[in-house]
Amino acid sequence: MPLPREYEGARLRRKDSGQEQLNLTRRKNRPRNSDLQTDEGNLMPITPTANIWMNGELVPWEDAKIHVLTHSLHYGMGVFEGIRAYETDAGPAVFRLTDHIRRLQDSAKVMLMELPYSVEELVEAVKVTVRDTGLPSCYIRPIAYFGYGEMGLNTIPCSVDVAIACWPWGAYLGDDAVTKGVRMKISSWTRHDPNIMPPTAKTTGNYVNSSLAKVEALKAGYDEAIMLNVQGWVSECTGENIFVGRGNVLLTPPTAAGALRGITQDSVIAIAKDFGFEVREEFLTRADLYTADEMFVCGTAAEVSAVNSVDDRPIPCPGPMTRAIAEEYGKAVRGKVDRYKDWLEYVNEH
Ligand code: PPE
Repeated sequence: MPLPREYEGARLRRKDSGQEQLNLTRRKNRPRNSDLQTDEGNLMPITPTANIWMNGELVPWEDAKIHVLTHSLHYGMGVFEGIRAYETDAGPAVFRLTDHIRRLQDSAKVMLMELPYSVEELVEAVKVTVRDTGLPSCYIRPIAYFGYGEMGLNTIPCSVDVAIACWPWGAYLGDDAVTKGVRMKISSWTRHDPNIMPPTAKTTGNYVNSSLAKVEALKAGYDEAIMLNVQGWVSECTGENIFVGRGNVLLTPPTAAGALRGITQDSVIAIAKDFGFEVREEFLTRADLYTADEMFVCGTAAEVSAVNSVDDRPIPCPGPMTRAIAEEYGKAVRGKVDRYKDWLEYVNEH
């Protein structure tokens, strides 16, 4: 198709100006977003594994690429999961794999995204990918996204692509998060309202909000941010759910406060109840956090991490319930507690 007249000049200019004239040389060493100060957070580099599962096949790690015009890269409409496989006596076991894949399916449903694979197929695909790495334990990142081929905000004609990557990943909030605890800051950023960006769907776009809060907290010298919702109630952290201990009662904000339905949160509630602690889902104010007897946050990546202060108000750390739950959770995910063995989905026959 001929170019409209006004573009003719642009084409000529591009032809004779070229890269040299604009000094657009290819950058060999990609610069960082900014120079990190040593206190600006934990570095969480990716260690490559052999292959990544993409649309039904394992492709070499370095070939697992997408086009720069991939729809979800532009509009944030991807859905994903964060899962961990732990080393057990019977080989790697994925913690609550089916529950994670069901949540992925639910996130996709909210986004009107039709996943081209069933829950059972994706569960199997995760096992295949973990097995392929040969690792005893790893972090697992399934992602479904609108692929290359369409642009514009209408997602209806878009293709849906699915990938699953695994890599070894350490403690998300630092190695001493359970013992020393983490320093928290209430964010100046507000958590999404369910009618703006549904926080119960784990979409890539939701994490714009999380990243703004995380970087703000790190730059201010804290480890992690806590977000309040539009009404001012405590919702969650950038990548973890929150628990507050008052006496021997544990309180956690409900989904209605704008939190993701955490699978670790659900596991912690079960463990806490089995210990005989009372657990209540309750709306919390920031002052409820300041005056907590103990506090912890939890998520797949962060596991159970104690909190030692919120906005510089010290909180006893680690509290007795935090310590007991963190220890039991650590055993449960490694298949060392019979009562919770149904939470493990082994990648090898055993
Ligand atoms: N809230 C948010 C916003 C969140 O991202 C997570 C997980 C949770 C709560 C806890 O959910 P669960 O993992 O089901 O217990 N965050 C994942 C992504 C972290 C990341 O940095 O990426 C995770 O922990 O894997």
